[in-house]
Amino acid sequence: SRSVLSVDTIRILSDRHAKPSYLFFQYGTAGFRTLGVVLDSVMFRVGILAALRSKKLDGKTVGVMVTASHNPEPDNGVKLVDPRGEMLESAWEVHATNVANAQTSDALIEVLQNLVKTLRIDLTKPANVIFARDTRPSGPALIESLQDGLQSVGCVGRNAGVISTPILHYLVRTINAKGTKEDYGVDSVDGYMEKLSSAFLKLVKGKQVSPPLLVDCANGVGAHSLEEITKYLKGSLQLIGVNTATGSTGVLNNACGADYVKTTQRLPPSLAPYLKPGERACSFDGDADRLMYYYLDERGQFHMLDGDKIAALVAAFIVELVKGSGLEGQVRVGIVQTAYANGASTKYLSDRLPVKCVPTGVKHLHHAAESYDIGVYFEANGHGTVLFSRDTTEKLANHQPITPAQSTSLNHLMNLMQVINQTVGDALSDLLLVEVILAHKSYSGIEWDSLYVDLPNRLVKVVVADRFMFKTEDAERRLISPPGLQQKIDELVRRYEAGRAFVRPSGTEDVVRVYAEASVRSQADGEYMLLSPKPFGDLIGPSTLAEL
Ligand code: G16
Repeated sequence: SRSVLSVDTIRILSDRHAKPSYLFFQYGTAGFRTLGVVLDSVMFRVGILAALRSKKLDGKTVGVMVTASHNPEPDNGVKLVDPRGEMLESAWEVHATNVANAQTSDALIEVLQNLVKTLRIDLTKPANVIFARDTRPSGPALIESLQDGLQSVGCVGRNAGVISTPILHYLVRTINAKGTKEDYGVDSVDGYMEKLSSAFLKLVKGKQVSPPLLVDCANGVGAHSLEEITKYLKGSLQLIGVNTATGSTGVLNNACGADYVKTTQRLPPSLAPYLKPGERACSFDGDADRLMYYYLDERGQFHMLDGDKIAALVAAFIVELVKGSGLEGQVRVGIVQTAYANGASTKYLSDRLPVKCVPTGVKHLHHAAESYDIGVYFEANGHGTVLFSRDTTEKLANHQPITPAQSTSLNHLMNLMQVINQTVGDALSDLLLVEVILAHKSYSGIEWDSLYVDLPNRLVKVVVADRFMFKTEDAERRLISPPGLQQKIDELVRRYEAGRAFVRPSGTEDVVRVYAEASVRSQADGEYMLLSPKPFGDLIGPSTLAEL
């Protein structure tokens, strides 16, 4: 009968994708993420889980993205995308972890049967899954494992090929919204390009757009997106791709890309020959869901325009348009940040708008942003977007402007909604959004940067024996474990003016991240020196842990 899992098929296929017994897999900040070579069993099982998730949701299309985004090239990963294009519902993260860690095929079947029973999954429902991958060399084999998983429960799935993470999220949303009141566009890469570019062209009509913009594609899939969009922009914005070698090995995210820029606070060396003083450029990460801008001042000094700066730019512009449309007081704009947000950005934004701080991970930011009429969320690392609530979308559509100026502002807002990929952070969509605003405000990088002055800061990774020992509270701003460590951090931070520091385990890499900021550069460096690598290593090293 179709209402029970055909365990024989699952067993036969599962035996071909055995789990390495010594490994534990955790569905973390952005799904499963580790070395590509050990992910075969995980992919197979995620295929099954995606099909079950779809059945549970009455056959709605669920997405699977195979990527390790900003991580080094040998890493890979996989995450599930829910029908509205958002991250997998958190209750299912535990199921994913359980499914991935069943030691044998029989154990797996038992976990699956339990899931079907406890979640009351109706197996007679259809399973619709769309999947894609980035350009990593380990991707093709992992896609095959995934397809075996889908096949083992009778689901064919739609292969979307090699695309950016945000395009996959867009496809999931458009497929599910098709023919409803919430139609989101055409469910193809062309549909995506067409939607973004036509809104962009309307928004910059008659405006002076930037000189050619250098775009560092991190040698990842964003290079494809960039090439595509260029055809649609009809010369209105010239984008020059750098680090577009998606066919070469060893270059992905290597000394380039958004994460390199954010963590080193430097210009990727590969851009140095092209970027002239006074000009700006930007970097995508490996799967094009993060964006970092930067510019060289007249003296050739590097200045970073990170996710916080993007949030400030975007929020100010949206507030202006809401006011301009005559909707002030009727549409509330709010911001969501994480602990990594520069203290100066939090001050600047909270003097003007409501600001919330949530734990790292797009799902947390996205969820919090949904509580505003228009929610602007950006992680400092450049991952972010803007959400317009259902009510707001309707309000904008029905609003009757009373002056031509109001009508213009309203039109701009409506077009902004089309440029923005509301499903998830999207480097390409965010790039177009930023360029629209810079063109409207006639800002160069310098004016944009001067909205507020960043507090000097450092972000470092520390390798520890067991990162799972590190537990946090208060949106990851304080440690509750290992015991006593938070007190030591407090003591250090107190010595510095406007000092702030926190420690949290990464959900995507096997490291602990340490962030510190203070009002004077030497002080932030002092903080950095104290916290890492040597003294910090000692602080959380075995001897200290034993002593605590
Ligand atoms: C992912 C998440 C982001 C998060 C980043 C780093 O980004 O989507 O929300 O900020 O990982 O997370 P962690 O500090 O826990 O390692 P990406 O671009 O790698 O998918």
